[in-house]
Amino acid sequence: MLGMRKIIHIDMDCFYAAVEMRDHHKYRDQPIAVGFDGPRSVLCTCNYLARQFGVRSAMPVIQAKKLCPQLCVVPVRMEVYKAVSKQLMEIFKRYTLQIEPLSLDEAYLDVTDSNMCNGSATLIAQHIRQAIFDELQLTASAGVAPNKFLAKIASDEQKPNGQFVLPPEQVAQFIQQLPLKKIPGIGPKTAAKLAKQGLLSCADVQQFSADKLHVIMGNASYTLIERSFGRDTRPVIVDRQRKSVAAETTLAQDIVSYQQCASVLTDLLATLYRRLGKISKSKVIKQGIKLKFADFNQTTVEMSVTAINDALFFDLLKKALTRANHRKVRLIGIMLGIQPYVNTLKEQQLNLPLK
Ligand code: TTP
Ligand code: MG
Repeated sequence: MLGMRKIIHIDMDCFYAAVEMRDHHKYRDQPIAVGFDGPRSVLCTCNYLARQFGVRSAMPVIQAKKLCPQLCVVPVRMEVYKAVSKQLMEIFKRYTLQIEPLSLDEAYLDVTDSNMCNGSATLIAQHIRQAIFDELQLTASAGVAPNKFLAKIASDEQKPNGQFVLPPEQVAQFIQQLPLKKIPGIGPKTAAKLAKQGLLSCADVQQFSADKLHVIMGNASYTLIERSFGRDTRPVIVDRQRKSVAAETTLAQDIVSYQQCASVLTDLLATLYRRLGKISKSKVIKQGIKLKFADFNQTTVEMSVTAINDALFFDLLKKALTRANHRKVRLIGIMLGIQPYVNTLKEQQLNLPLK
């Protein structure tokens, strides 16, 4: 079909936990999670055995141990995961150079123009997963679809160690039943708001009034309608620039006063500047503060800027603290938005119907 793309989304299975199970045989047949085993910390991830007990990523360790008392919490070895991630990218590069990494364990590959495996995206995905297994002793899941959104949804369908191919002619049928909460960007709060209007699946959105949806969601409604019909024109961006830089810390003890928070903020600023690295300060277009309160609810305050401004962080902190309603603060985070890098030529090239 003219202009039809072939996108593969690859996502490693319980990545950090799988690396730990690979490197330590004793963890293979027991429920494990990866994280810092402090009373206040949250898990990075857990293996599939632990998931049977209801343990999940980002769950507080205490809660996870209540659900699964025999859970073994293994310390994070970030350097090892980064090294494995590099090996992964090297495997991808044998099949295409059109790679957009999303995180250490996840990437989109545009194989529209690849001649590997007779041009079969399904076979390319199989070969990549096999290479990952043979060379890294790890398993990955893959989704194959005509765009990034559908490929990402598809890679989740047969997890772990599976793959799901969604050919263009099956998209319309597949998308109907898709729950809205599975769409990236639709978090629990938005999903609840939509559910109140009776909107649970993509089919519901397809039949709903676009004007009414705009009242509920603002400009995000345009993207939601696109996704509900299975459409996504975003190209695979090969040299993605960082869009944000952030730093956050969970406090050893919950705190209340502005002064205490401001002192933590000062430390975070140093980390943030280090992470900003060589990015020009004039490329900063947004600053934000995030607070998580003792009841685990969080709030963010953001403001558009033309260059980074330290004092503004402290103003944003004051504003965020007005939302505390007597709750103590358990986590403080700061964030910078970076001007996106737009290579229009590349986008045009990728969108052109090449065959
Ligand atoms: P994910 O791909 O979201 O999760 P996963 O690979 O552990 O499990 P799945 O099989 O469902 O894909 O994230 C990749 C890694 O990123 C994960 O192994 C650990 C890390 N991570 C965190 O540190 N915190 C988080 O909240 C999440 C979701 C992931
Ligand atoms: Mg993963």
